[in-house]
Amino acid sequence: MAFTEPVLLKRISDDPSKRHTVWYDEYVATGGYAQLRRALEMSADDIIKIVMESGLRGRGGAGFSAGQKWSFIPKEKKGPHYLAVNADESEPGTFKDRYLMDYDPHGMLEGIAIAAKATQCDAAYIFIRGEYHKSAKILEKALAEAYEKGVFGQQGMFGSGYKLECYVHRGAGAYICGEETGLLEALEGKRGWPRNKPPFPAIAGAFGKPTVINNVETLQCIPFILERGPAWFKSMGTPSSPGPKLYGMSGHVNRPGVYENELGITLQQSIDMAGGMKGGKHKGTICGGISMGVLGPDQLDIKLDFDDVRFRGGCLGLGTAGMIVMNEHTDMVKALRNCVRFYAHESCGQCTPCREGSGWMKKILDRIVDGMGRAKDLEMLMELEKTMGIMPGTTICGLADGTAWATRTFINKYYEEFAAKCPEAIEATVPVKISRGR
Ligand code: L3W
Ligand code: SF4
Repeated sequence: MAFTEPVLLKRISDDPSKRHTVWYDEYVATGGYAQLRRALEMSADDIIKIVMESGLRGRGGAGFSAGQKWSFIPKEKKGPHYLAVNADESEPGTFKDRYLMDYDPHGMLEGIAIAAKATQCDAAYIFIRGEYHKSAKILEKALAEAYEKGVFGQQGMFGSGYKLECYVHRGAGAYICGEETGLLEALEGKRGWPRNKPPFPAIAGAFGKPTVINNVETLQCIPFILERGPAWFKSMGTPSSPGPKLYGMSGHVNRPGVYENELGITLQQSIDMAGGMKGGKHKGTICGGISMGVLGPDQLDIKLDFDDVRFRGGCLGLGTAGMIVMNEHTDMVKALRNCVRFYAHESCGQCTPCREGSGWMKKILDRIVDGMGRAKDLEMLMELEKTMGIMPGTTICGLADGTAWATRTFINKYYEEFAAKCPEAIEATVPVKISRGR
């Protein structure tokens, strides 16, 4: 069986005129919170086993096994455990979590309650992107309903012995707080500077205690996995990337928006799902947020799963599956300059290769875009991206890798376009053989 109908979006109408927030009563009337009631009767180990068997991989970017992550939380409690929901959706081109929170907030709340039960958490913090004012208000209202109906609070979840507090914590507009340890620092009231790992949050997370960090969409999958079972989940997608997935389609497509399908559809199928190309032929697609890099014009057959995008597509990974589609009229030098400008602005500044490298890259790309590209500029860009993206351990978090991969894939796949803007570059670079990627 392959993907037949939306699951994650089953409560959200395709028709914008009928789309509305599903509040508690409607959620329950459509089967909501039934799986939480079941989970309360189950042991923590049994819940983790089911999620592990399903093969669910994190939907926030890295694709790490959700069940495995939960299993890292110590079984013996020596103090509080926490759950942090990464709702700091800030990756350019990524807007799927906002859609879920705006229209089906209880789906995530039920996922939170089940995940927290499985990992013996005492409190859950929903860390939501600062700019998501409307979503934060919706979540606060849904959370108040859930408290009133006995999901959260000290009376015990639906009258059981398990107690969980849940809070909405609003970010202040920094991309880096979406990096899990930056998020933890910000949650603790400090500047959102990523921490070195290990220790991983599962061992020493929020306030130094074991902490599970999951993305919104990951949590939204949980009630469905409990309801329908791991075999159902694995009937969709590919063997290593099972399940349904939200695709955020934007850019030069006829019907931008959030779509659900299984993992492993091709890039072409994702574009077709969004009404096809707008304004011209396909030139490239930034895949999974700009940190992952760009898929080129001849890569429409790449499967959107956690492996093919990486191994055949030459990108860092699938990321969030936020796809920015670009047509043949797009200036790829300007597109890369936009990406690098973003990184240079969002770098937290702790690591020299990231802080200085992204700033230099931006200056070079500004110069090229302004028509003053020089022979050595492409070589310098490639040198910088190697320093930032290849040498292991030179930076604390992955932002530098993201900058490097965006730069590398854009220059590799549109080399002639870049070279044409650095007039002497073609002649000057042929003898020195610029490395086009690893
Ligand atoms: C315990 C171990 N836990 C790994 C955990 C780790 C984390 C998860 C994945 O990057 C991606 C990245 C960015 N013991 C563990 C362990 N874990 N080994 O597993 O870890 P990791 O380091 O592979 O990834 P990450 O640092 O979480 C996330 C990409 O996201 N990205 C995306 C940004 C934007 C959004 C958004 O808007 N929604 O996510 C940006 O850079 O490239 O590939 O939980 O603790 N031995
Ligand atoms: Fe900050 Fe960049 Fe270092 Fe990440 S890589 S910690 S964003 S300076």
